[in-house]
Amino acid sequence: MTETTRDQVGARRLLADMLRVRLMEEKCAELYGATKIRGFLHLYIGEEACASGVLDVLGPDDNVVATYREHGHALLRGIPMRAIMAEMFGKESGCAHGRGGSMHLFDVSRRFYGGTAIVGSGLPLAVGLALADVMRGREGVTACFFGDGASAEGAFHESLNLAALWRLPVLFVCENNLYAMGTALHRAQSQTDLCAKAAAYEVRTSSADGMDALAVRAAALEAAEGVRAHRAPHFLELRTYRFRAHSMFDPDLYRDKSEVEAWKLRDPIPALATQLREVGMLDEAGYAALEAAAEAEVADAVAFAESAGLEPVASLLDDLTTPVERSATGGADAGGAR
Ligand SMILES: Cc1ncc(C[n+]2csc(CCOP(=O)(O)OP(=O)(O)O)c2C)c(N)n1
Repeated sequence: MTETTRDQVGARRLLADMLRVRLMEEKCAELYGATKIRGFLHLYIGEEACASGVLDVLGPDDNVVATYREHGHALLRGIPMRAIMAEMFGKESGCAHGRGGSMHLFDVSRRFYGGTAIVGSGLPLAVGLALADVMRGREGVTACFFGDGASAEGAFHESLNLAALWRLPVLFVCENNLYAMGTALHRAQSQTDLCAKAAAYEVRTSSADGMDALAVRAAALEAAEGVRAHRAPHFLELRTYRFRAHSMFDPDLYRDKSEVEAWKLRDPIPALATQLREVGMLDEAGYAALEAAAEAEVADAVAFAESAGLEPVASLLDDLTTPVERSATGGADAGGAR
């Protein structure tokens, strides 16, 4: 296969990936309105180029940690859409057995370690996963996705410091969408150059246009190769924007409609489709086929989730506590006197 053909296949795959995420989430919004999906729901619509570009350069031995805005990351990491949709519905066949919901998609078999609701909590987890890999002599890279708001948390600073000090293979991916809920970056942080924050810990940094899947892919490839080669962390900032409100509860009153509309003109999906059309790599029929495949996958996932069962009451308390080992004398075996 020539380089050009490989590039063409890769670019079409990114487009297909973004369409799958977009259509799945548009359906989730609809199902939320119909109260089929409950609780919190944070949509990634507008930011799809970030997950598709970064996850495209990772392999099965790498680890992935994400936030509550992780539906797309989970899907592109290989969790079947059926298992994601069933999780959204709280059904037993969901990827977290219906106990996690939208914010806690999880699949150890695919090295997808969440889905975490607490801002910044994924970073120490990623550092721990990378440390475990180093201690076990494993080669993997741990990619950790988080937002600009997380960079104001203590966990961000502790994690970057330790990752640099202990030379841990973490790819920190900051999806800078300019807002943490309703708070603009410049209203909450004295240093708005997020790469400068990371560089303060002697971590290598780079930035890319998070609305351009090919640019994200190229930047992620270089960053991940650097992590593998140097066995040291890298901070990759992706400048992006969410088109929808922070969550389904957010009236979205903190930004001008004109700002949102201006960013929508840079929608990563039509942008990549146009790029591919311009070089003759995609025609109308090709685009329609990608869209139809994604629509069919979504319809199948929804039908699966609708018909799936809830966890039976009898097992509801399973896995809530760790069984206490009893010693021969009958007392809790906690390893002696304290
Ligand atoms: C420790 C903590 N503080 C506050 C919250 C409430 N909260 C949920 S999302 C969010 C904004 C985070 O913004 P950012 O990290 O930029 O990610 P984005 O939502 O933009 O993807 C906040 C403050 C939380 N979940 N955890």
